[in-house]
Amino acid sequence: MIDVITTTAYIGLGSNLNERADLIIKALTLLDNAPGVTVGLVSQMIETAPAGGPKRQGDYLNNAAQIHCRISAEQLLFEMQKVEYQLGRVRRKKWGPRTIDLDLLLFGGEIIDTPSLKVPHPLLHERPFVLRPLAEIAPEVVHPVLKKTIRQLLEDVDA
Ligand code: A4P
Ligand code: MG
Repeated sequence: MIDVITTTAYIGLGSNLNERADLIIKALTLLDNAPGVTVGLVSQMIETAPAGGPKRQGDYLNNAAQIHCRISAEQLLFEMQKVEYQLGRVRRKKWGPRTIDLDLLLFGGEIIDTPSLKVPHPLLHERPFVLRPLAEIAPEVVHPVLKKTIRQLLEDVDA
């Protein structure tokens, strides 16, 4: 028997340039083709006003996806960054417009705090555009630091 450890991770996707829905679907397809990665549940896409960053950038489409992972969190981040570059992401302004942005939100119950990777994503619990799609596919998943479910965190920001 082959014993492979699978971790359930969640990612957030966002795009506010070019063909936004197309880019999100392409990103998920590319990620699904990455070694050790299988895309599971995918939330609906929601249109959201840009939070932070330069004025007059366009609205975002955001969604969230469940990822079944046979690789580490660092390796998953690397695969996500490869997908961003394949889809033409050029890093310019912080929080500026982007063709596609992939954020690692949760990686099982792991807590990671290194210069290149922070999990859970540090702004996850503050951002309705992240929590709303995530609550659609992972309402009962518990934030390992705040010890609240995603549904509770969404209720907190909506209050
Ligand atoms: N990094 C550390 N932890 C993580 C993680 N959990 N997931 C590091 C992904 N990356 C992580 O990210 C900078 C560095 O963060 C990476 O090199 C990685 O090693 P980046 O994607 O290059 O930079 P960024 O996205 O411009 O900045 P940042 O701080 O990641 O911004 P966010 O949090 O991604 O926010 N408004 C709406 N409505 N919808 C959006 O999707 N997105 C942003 C960007 C702002 N406003 C938005 C939206
Ligand atoms: Mg980012």
